[in-house]
Amino acid sequence: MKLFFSPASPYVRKVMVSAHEKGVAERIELLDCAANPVRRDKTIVASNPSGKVPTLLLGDGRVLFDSRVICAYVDAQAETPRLMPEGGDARFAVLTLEALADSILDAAVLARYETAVRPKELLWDAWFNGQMEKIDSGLDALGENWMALLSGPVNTGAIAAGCALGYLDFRFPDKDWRTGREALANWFAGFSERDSMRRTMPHG
Ligand SMILES: N[C@@H](CCC(=O)N[C@@H](CS)C(=O)NCC(=O)O)C(=O)O
Repeated sequence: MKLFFSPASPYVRKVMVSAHEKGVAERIELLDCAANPVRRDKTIVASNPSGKVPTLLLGDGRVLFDSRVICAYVDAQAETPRLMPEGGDARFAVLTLEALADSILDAAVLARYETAVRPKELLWDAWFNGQMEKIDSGLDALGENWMALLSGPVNTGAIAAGCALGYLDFRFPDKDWRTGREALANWFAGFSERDSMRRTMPHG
């Protein structure tokens, strides 16, 4: 398996945390690339029209994207631990938790592009603030409704939430998301100690 990769991408981190949890990380070769919404990396676009990372190339020529699909594929590469329940209510709970965490990530990455990529004279504060509000309502929901699933056996939803919180600390270090969300903050402190999280700390 070859993975178009960025060490700063929280979506790539979801994949690599899953791969470490499943014990298959060594089977993934990391491909350097430069995903960017403006200066698009044609090497990625040739395999994935969105030009985004993560994009996974399989040995038989198939291409998988996006992070949800790749995480599901990684989960299928080894029996245990099962990161996505096979069926029933448990499956839809984990899928929804993953979607919630991804919605926080989507807003955070868009807000990051707003300040890191968009020319200053084109900044639109109301739009940026709207993304930051999405992050806050998502974090509130995590703390209020999802602590039981986060605290249970490791699963894809919890991994996505861990990557979302890690991304906030990485790109928005001044954002105090912990105050008023102590249970979530405590959970994240413990989850961050996992070997899979330690090995995938964002940088770059
Ligand atoms: N929904 C996608 C989002 C992936 C994504 O937005 N990745 C960012 C890097 S963090 C990217 O490749 N951006 C380049 C672009 O927007 O063209 C997923 O879950 O994989």
